[in-house]
Amino acid sequence: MNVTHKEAFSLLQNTDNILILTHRNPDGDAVGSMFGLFYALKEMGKNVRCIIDTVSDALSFPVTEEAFIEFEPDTVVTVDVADKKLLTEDTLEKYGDRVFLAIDHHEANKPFSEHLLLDYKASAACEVLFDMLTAAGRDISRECATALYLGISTDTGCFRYPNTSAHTLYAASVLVEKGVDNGEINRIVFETKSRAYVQFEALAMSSLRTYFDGKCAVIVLTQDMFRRTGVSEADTHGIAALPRQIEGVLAGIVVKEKKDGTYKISVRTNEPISAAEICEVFGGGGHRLAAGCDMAGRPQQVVNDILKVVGEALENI
Ligand SMILES: [Mn+2]
Repeated sequence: MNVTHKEAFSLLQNTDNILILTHRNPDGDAVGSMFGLFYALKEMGKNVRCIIDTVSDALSFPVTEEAFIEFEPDTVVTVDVADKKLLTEDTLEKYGDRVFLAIDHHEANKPFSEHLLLDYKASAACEVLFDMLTAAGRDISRECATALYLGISTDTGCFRYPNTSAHTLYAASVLVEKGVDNGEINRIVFETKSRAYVQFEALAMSSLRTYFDGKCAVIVLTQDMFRRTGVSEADTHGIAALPRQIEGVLAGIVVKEKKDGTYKISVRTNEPISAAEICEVFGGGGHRLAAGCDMAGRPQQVVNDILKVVGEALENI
């Protein structure tokens, strides 16, 4: 059942022993919304724990060890999870059917919880949390604000994407007022690359091919590229943005070979192409301009299959 920001807050207020989960391959919004909520609940005197996958160095958020001590929760909450299939394998198995409250901002959200706080106009799950805490009249601490800022900043590409609304900027402004070191966060997240990463990026760019008169660009990442550079997969979220940066590209695709030999596809589009619609064909989903799906098969077949759908989308504009 859908709940308002205020209702979601009182649901949390009336529970304890809360476990927070987020999606696998955590991005900045997953990390930020998890720890933003962690701090907010802790400050309310709640017993709170988190379970999260490996996080890339740039997004590693200083949080007390206590957050990860195992316990038997009474209440399970998810943040930034559009579909329970996106939980990690372990948490899906253990908690997938007993999520009390899901807090999300994905238009393609597939409800799976008892209660759902969904605001797909929000740029980030962190913006939804900001609104929830504000609606409840809670003061936001510096720790909580820093986590929420991280999520908003990353999901808006540092306030550059069209999902950055006036309200997003207002939320960021309030968070900065609470003491967030925004310059430092953005320097680490957006302006810093390891040397290994730069090598990886060069390999990625050398795989780039364009199709449909340059309207579609595809990068293929192989396990070999990870091995050769020593870059971890968690550190390569940024690659997804590269193909769409080329002038004239309406659909930028990154095909990443996973360890098990299947592929994770990231699609970034410009209007009027919908990334979510392309990914839905393959059982995935996401936002209008940024979405993903999983595929299996031989690499060239995977690329051809996705190109066919992109081609149809381009023909319809
Ligand atoms: Mn998000």
